[in-house]
Amino acid sequence: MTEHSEPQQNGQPTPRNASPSGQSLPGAPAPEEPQLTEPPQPRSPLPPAADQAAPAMRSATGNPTQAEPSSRAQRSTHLTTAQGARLATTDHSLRAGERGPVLLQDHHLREKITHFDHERIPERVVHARGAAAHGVFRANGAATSICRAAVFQDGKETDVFVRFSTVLGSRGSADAVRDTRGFAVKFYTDEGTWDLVGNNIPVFFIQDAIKFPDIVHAGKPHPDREIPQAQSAHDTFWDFVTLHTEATAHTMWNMSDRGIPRSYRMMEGFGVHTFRMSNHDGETTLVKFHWKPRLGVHSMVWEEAQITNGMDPDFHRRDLADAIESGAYPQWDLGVQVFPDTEDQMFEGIDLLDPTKIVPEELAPVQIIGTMTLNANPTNYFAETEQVAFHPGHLAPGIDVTADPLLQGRLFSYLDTQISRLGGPNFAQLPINRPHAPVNDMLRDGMHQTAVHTGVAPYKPNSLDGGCPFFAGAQDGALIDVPVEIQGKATRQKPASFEDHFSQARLFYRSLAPVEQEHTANAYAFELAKCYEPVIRQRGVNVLSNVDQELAESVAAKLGLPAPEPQQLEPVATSPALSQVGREWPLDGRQIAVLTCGESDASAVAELVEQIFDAGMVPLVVAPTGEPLGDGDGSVAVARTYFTARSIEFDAAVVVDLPAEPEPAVAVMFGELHRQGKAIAVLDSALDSAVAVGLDQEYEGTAQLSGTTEALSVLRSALSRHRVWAR
Ligand code: HDD
Repeated sequence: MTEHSEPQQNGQPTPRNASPSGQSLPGAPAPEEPQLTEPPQPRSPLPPAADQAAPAMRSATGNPTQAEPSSRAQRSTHLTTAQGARLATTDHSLRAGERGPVLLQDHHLREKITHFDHERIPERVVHARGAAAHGVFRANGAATSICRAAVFQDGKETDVFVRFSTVLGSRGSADAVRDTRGFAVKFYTDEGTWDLVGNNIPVFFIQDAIKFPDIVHAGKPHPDREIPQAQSAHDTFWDFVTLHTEATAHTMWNMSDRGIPRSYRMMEGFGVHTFRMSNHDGETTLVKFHWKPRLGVHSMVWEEAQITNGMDPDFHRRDLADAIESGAYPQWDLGVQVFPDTEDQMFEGIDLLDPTKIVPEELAPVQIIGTMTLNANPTNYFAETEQVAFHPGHLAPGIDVTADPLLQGRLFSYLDTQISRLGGPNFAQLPINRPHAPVNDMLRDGMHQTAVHTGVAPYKPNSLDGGCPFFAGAQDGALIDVPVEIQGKATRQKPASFEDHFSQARLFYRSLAPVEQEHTANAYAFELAKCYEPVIRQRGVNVLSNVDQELAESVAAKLGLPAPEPQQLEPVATSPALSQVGREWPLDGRQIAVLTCGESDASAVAELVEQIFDAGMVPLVVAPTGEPLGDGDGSVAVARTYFTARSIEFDAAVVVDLPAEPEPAVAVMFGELHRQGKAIAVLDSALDSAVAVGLDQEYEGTAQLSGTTEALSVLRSALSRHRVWAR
């Protein structure tokens, strides 16, 4: 029994005024007749057997989550105070008469309001808006030769919790903004928690953590008006990144399609820094971590992102939760680029300690060491997604840091921030942050201490607790620093290799397909045009001449500014792996609009719906009203009406037939699908009506077809390339 369990005898509530044995106390009125039947019980938030057997937690729709049974706070089926006293009402304060003032003695009122007044905690200073999921990482054993961490042993499965986020916006901001995305993974390994706290962009704005407050102050809303929200399109951001030119490569990635991912499920992740691994023989290797999404890397187009932020600001959060809820578990392969741990820590002329640089995959291939599957949604947003605390210094034996000055500063910042965000030093005891490895840490007391420590000697050496806790052997311990030789004079200088601010921006831009380059130029023009200061706009264009003269001229022309003087630029190689165009990707989970007139042949629509499902995609039938198509058993459910649907939900469309007098939303839909490069397959029967609302048959990816099978094969081919890029 726990402190929250109901006092019962033989399964029946104990009658009031009855002693535990059922004998009446002297002087007490005679007990009422025992009640033989209980009043109907309210539904418990937990499955019926949960109080006894503590089985896996389930979400509202019945899917298991991985919340620990011991973390359950709410166990009574009845409304109670925080002290567990049952309440008969919560609708009325205690008053001196029906029309009198409220009494101070009303503990329930004061407790309820006081708790409410303190419900919010400070949001994260960056990455405030996020969405998360539980899952499992399964190693394939490939890393065991370079790393002794148990998490990488062949077949080893480790629980994970992953939080994706935007960086600049507040907790309530929109998802589809142009920004970097956080990609933070907590591995609950048997040897202690390992956090891989990365982003969806492999380079960073700054090379030294001491500049982090500067870049964040510049990117956040203006201090006077507190606008714009969740945007880099404003003066202070562009002022900083054009003066502090080591930010050029990261800014270029942000302005490319990578700044507006289609889904968290379709993003790459990067550890950014170089880490050091060591194996059982004490040999060390330098590595960069990569997450490769099994669904491929996809982005929105800018118009789509802008519409999404109005139509469905929670688009990415909903997409992740819906996919997991429906059993379409997203997966990523974890890979490493491996480099020899040389004295200079350079590889092919690239400084591995400079976080503004990548090593192209063509020079050092990404080798897959395991796969992560996200298979359960959080049970409670606040308890898990909001309270999870990551830290790049949470490392398992065999994984170590390097002297990257950005990483070194992060090692301080993350612990420090949790102390104010989560209210004290005991945040590791929150259920989501509890290691799955046993803990015996000698850390004591402090705000929100929930552990009841036993023993009298939280110090070492001790004899009073028999010397416990004991040390690990030299081979098993975490945070055993690799004995790299460190010497040098204290200096605030940076190495000469850190002075190269443009070659990697150029490498990235030159590696993009022409359509991606065009999107990037448009994004620069959009963002710089939002700056009030002409000098900042011009500086933005001038910086680009260090990257690519054509890009600089194109942005200048869009802004109506003079083109900058061409610079002498060193030639750079390209890295095809950086482009999202030109590859083929799986179709799983892509959403297909099936556009109908409401009186369409239900059996033909049903067949099409079936074929789309069979291809692993999600059909969404659209009709003028929500009434099912057809009657009886053969009827087909309508998922969206033209009034509620919008292009952003669909990756492609099949037009079965259209209403004779279509509402304006139908033409809007066609226009948007075209501009967003989405394939449209039109059955012969619907061609005239589709042309009447703006379908242009000349556009690539728009096909006129005689049957549903043909329609689907056209869509499959276009969708495997994600979009009709030529349009
Ligand atoms: Fe950071 C949060 C990723 C540099 C200071 N960071 C945070 C999160 C991610 C990253 C994904 C959200 C974690 C979550 O979901 O709770 N940060 C990065 C990457 C960086 C980086 C990939 C560079 C390669 N960060 C960085 C620097 C500093 C910080 C240089 C400070 C010196 N970051 C923080 C922070 C945050 C944070 C202020 C805010 C909330 C938190 O830590 O827990 O401490």
